Amino acid sequence: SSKKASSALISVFHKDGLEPIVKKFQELGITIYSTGGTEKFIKDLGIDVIPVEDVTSYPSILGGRVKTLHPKVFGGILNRQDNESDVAQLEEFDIPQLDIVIVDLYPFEKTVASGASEQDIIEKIDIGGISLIRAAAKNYNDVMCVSSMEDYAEFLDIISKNAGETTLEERKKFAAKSFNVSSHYDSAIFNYFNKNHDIAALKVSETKGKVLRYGENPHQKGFFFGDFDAMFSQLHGKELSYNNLLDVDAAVNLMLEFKNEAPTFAILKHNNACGLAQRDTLHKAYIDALAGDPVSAFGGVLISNKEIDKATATEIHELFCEVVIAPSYSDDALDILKGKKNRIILVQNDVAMPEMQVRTCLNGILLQEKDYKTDVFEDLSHATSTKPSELELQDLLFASKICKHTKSNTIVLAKNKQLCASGTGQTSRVDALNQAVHKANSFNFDLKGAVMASDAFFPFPDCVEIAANAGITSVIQPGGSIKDQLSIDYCNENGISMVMTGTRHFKH
Ligand code: 93A
Repeated sequence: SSKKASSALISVFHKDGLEPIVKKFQELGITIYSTGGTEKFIKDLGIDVIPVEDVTSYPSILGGRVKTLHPKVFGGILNRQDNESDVAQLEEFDIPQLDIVIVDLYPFEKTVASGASEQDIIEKIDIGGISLIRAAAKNYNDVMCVSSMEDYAEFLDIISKNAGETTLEERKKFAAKSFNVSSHYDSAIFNYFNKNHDIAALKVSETKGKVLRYGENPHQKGFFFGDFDAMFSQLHGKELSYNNLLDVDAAVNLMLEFKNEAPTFAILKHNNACGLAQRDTLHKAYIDALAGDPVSAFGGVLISNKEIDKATATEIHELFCEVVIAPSYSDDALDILKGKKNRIILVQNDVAMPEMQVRTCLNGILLQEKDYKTDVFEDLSHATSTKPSELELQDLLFASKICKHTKSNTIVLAKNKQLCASGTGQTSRVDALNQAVHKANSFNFDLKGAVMASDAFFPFPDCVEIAANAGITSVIQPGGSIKDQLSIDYCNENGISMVMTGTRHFKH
């Protein structure tokens, strides 16, 4: 039913747009109650206003945190005018009837967006205002609630057209708007808290999550979720860092490719192999892995597919390295490796790696099957009239395994089961190849007779041309470019062999 308003409580953060409303109230003889800043604004307009403190007999306390939160205010809003006992209680406790409530909440979202401090943001969580809105909207049967500046014009029209009267439909409509405002407001607060307490941080205590010293950099928090102890036994050294774990992961996945093969040793830096060799003894494999890039090896992660013996350990001990991983260690080898306090020594247990791979993407996650496809002899098709020699074939498959575990775009150069050099994570394949050639040359590799592996097809014949000039004699690549034939033609004209795998191995 229609109700004529005779009182209003106004508490607004932004005072804009309020003037015509309070002027209308004055004209209609509506009594105005108001909070500190709003009261001052209204008074300055020359309009009568009663401070809410006069109703509550309390000042605004706790720096404004409690100003309207009082039974006299909420009693004035929540009472049912058709309920005798409610009406009697208003009388008994001297509570003024409030017919209209106008609130503009503390600007929580704007404060968050402005990059304000946590303390400032928390102060902008409106408690009294949101309660006024919810109370007035709940009691739409008797009370008109205006909860947003956007609704001022419509509200003004309503009270103007019938001398301060509002209909039940109008009040209910404004109640719905009000709960939209209040639910949106609380969602914004939830989103803020949810963002600040990362999912990992919230779950860390409930799961086997391990708190790391920090994330990728010291200012980032870091956690590891997984059963590290199932995969490794740590025999020595400091606690693994976030970056150590990533390198260990890269190392383990790479060495999986050579698991049941001849002694193989790899040295990784920033998740990429900077040295890798396969030899008849592990000692030789280590020496030749190190020769791949002795500069990068400094501070690297080392991994072997065989037990580390004394001779190998003696060589490793000369190098500053972060982590050593092997299936086992001879006792004397272990004694030597333990000679450096911080050096992390891990025994890798034979545990299956996960099938799927997860990473965050935008506001969600990406999930994919891991790339467990290893290129084997049967996958290869010969693209050129020149065929690779038996030795080259072995090097091609060897290089393609390393390639698969190196950041795209990548080119891997190898010779006699030794990584000569790679180009890693480049924005073009030509850059990756040039980087690899330059690196190999700087470490005095003779690339004559070396092979080249590419993680994806060659879009142009420029790569095979650069490779040929560097001395490369055989190439392995997935194939599939519309310009494949140009690369093939160049190889045929220059006596280079090329095999296609049909499988791309991007690693981003
Ligand atoms: O800090 S509060 O949550 N405590 C209260 O009791 C309270 N009552 C109204 N904030 C409260 N308000 C808010 O104050 C209103 O939502 C409005 O945003 C603001 C108006 O304050 P003033 O009239 O002093 O400028």
